[in-house]
Amino acid sequence: LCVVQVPTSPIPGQKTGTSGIRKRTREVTQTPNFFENWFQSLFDVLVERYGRTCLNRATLVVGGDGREGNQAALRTLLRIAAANSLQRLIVLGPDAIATTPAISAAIRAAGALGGIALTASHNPGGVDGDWGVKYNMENGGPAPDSFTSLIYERTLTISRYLEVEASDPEALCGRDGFDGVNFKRIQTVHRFRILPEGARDALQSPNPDRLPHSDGGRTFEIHLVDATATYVELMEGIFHFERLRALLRLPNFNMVYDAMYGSTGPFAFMIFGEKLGYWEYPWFRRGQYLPDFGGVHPEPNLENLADLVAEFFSDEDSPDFGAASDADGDRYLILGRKFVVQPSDSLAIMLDYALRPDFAAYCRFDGGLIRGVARSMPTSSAVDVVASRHNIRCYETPTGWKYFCNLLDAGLVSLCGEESCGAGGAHIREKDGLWAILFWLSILAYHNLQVAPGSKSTSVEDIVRAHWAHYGRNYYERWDFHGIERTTAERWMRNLERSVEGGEILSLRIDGPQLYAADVFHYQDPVDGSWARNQGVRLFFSSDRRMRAVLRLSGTSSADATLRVYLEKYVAPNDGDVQAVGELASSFVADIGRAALLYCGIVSELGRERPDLRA
Ligand code: VG1
Ligand code: CO
Repeated sequence: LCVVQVPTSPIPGQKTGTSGIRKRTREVTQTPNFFENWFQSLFDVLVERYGRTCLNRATLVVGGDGREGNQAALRTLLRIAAANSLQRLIVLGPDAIATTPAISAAIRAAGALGGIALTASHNPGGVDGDWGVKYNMENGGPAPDSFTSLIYERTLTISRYLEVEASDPEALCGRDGFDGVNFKRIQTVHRFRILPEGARDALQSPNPDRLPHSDGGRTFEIHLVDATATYVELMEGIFHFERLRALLRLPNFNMVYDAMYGSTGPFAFMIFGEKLGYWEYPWFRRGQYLPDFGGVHPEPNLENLADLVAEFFSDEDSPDFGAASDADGDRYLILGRKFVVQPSDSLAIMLDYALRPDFAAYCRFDGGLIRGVARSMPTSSAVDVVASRHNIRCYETPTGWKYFCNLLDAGLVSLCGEESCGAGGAHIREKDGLWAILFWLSILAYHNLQVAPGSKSTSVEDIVRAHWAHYGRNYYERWDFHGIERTTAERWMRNLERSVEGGEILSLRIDGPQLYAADVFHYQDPVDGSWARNQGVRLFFSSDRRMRAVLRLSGTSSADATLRVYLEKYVAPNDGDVQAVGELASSFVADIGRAALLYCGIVSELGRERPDLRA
């Protein structure tokens, strides 16, 4: 294969948000050089950072959630990577299907320089959906802002990209020479000889002796690797699979897993089916990965999982345990019989169990030690309550997993989580849906494997209620407002920040809960000292800050802006209200929500009276 240089020009807006670039699939596939420009910019930044000789010996990993656009992106990546001096590309698969946590695990296991995740995660897929890509560093974690902004700057000045072409297209099967690579066949390695720029012209000249580099060029390798193996092995090292097997064998225990047609299908099949031997119940839903996720929005919330939720809330004998993941497998949702676990509560409960010495026999935690915990700022402070009770440090970071990675690398925390159905430990550097689900199964095993005959088993609901009774409850709800015109939303947010930092918002008089304090959240990373500014506005409706609203603009929407308003009210166990869990969280936080809409001008300036989604 010969390296060739192709002129191109910058494409505006190739900017990384909360978690990679997310764009409309149509925009991506209809913009010439969209993939080429971004991959080339990535490689330019890699060369600048590590040097070309390092890249010559380096491995990158690639995988994705199988969405529309990924196959074309993968083909482009092969041509660009080969031309940009990379030595080895590990394509996880088959078909480059791998969950985001599995990509993180593979980067770490292979000692790779980094990895590329072809995913827009929980965003819808297909030609009318979204496409996305993100880069992860050698620790397996999403690249920090300092790195992604270099890529973005590069996309704004790019004038050429490098790719390879077959020196003799007819003889070498296809224009780019990669037609012989069958992505279904894992455990194969393909090697290519890469000739430098100019070699192609020289080869086609009447006198091929004039080949500029007679050293034979360098080698580029494509390794097709089983995505499930490394990941499943990692899980077996953390959880006690024998005990989980025993739990799933209990006569009255039924579970359902919904993969939402995303990339977790093969992983769940291997873990629950092959490893844990669970075939009893029609447990596996939407397990086949599809490029458009069957037209389903692959975000595991009550709206998108309506059928599954209905099954759990029916009066028939509903299953005992339900779980689902998003398209790229980093999110999870836990259901119990007539019960849904709120993700912020789930994080607090996980910490509580991780701290129990006898739970170590079910789930091994970072050398048996819980060093600290971290949550994203909008996540409820339920986990703070557990942490402070046990004298554990709790860090509060901006939204997005990348902000946890320095804390994990420095050994400051062992458990992290977000209100958006994300949780994870120090085993990788991404949130991990199946890990969280295995964690919950371990909690159930911890309670139910040694139940005396005739006595009642412990359900998901029992576990959550016991937690509330002990620590109190953080009533919580997120309101999302979709489809706000982007410049309007951004202007409104800047004004709100100004009014909060200038203190004007405190002088507004509005019926309902009164505002005690407000601030704009700026975060300084305790490890490298870097700042992430303007990460959301916080309104506190009580002096102890336990009644609050947080407002921020989503960084994962592909076109228009989404406003997220997070509402929280803490009720201590001795307040009596805690036992009134039949009450929906929404009724407890509705007054804060209404007040936030009025204080922040969501009604008057954005013209929105009620949210499009409550989560
Ligand atoms: C959302 C969530 C955030 C999560 C991010 C990526 O971001 O709020 O907690 O880390 O998605 O998750 P935003 O900026 O839209 O609020 V995923 O599963 O889409 O990688
Ligand atoms: Co995701």
